[in-house]
Amino acid sequence: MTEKILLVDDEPEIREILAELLEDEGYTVVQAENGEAAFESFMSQEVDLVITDVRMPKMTGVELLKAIKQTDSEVDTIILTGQSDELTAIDCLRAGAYDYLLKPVEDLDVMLNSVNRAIEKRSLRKKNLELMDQLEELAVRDPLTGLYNMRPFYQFVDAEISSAQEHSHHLGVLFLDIDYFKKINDNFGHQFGDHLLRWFAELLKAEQTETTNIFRYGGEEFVMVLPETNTEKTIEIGKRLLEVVRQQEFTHNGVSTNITVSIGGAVYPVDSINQTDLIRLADQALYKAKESGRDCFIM
Ligand code: GH3
Ligand code: MG
Ligand code: MG
Ligand code: MG
Repeated sequence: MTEKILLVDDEPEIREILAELLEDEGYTVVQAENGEAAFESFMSQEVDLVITDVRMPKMTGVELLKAIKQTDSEVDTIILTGQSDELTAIDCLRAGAYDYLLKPVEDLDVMLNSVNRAIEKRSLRKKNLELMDQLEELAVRDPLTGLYNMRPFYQFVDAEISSAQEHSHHLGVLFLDIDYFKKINDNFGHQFGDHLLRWFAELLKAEQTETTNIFRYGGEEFVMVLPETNTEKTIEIGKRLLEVVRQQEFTHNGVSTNITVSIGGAVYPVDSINQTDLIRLADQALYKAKESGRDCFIM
């Protein structure tokens, strides 16, 4: 993808000369004949740099620059200005312009240099933002199962409780813990255990609705958050999960095993209206399910 430059000048000849030069350099050029047309063009597509004349009918380059800055856009603007307008150029720099170039543009290298620097700065910034997004994503994802980890869990439940409160909805929370998972590792190896965890996560994903969110809370412990789900429905889902896990057989490298799971549940606002209590209650219910012999659901 080539970078796109929005080139704004009311004189067609100037636009033609500069556009050809920029296109030779490998850029895509979009032209506009005044600030107003340019701003419309700017808002309707992604551009990487704006090069604008100052004196134009309808909307000046300075007004265009200010309008662009008001959009919170990170796109840079280079100002083209006449010799007599150097004071305006300084104003433009104060208003956030990246650079200014004197017209007529005689030293083409100076101009291309400025353009290339601005574009480079933008692509670096884009790359950094992408990296930051990736890092954020890595921090909240469990690499083994691809599920969210426990980091975003509390924030997520908080947001869901607020939403449930606002719309007078219920919210179900299910804690699930695989039974005797340590034995699986001991009997079949840690790698087998890893594959089983992945498979288990897929089982849960297959049971989720559009609004469900699943988290890997810890080693072999998972949480399902069920928006707009009342007690009756939460019980139904919990019992169904028990059954699904019981019935499926897991096979890896020709070795098969069955597992069971223990589940504890709690529902907002029936059991608690408070995030910490709701989570504690679901966790306690899970503990009771373990004490009651496992492979069961308690709420
Ligand atoms: P219980 O029925 O009481 O839940 O017994 P359990 O054996 O499932 O529970 P326990 O907490 O005693 O053991 C959990 C085991 O899970 C211990 C740990 O080594 C294993 N484990 C935790 N994370 C992973 C993982 O990512 N991969 C594998 N293979 N094992 C893991
Ligand atoms: Mg002009
Ligand atoms: Mg366990
Ligand atoms: Mg456990």
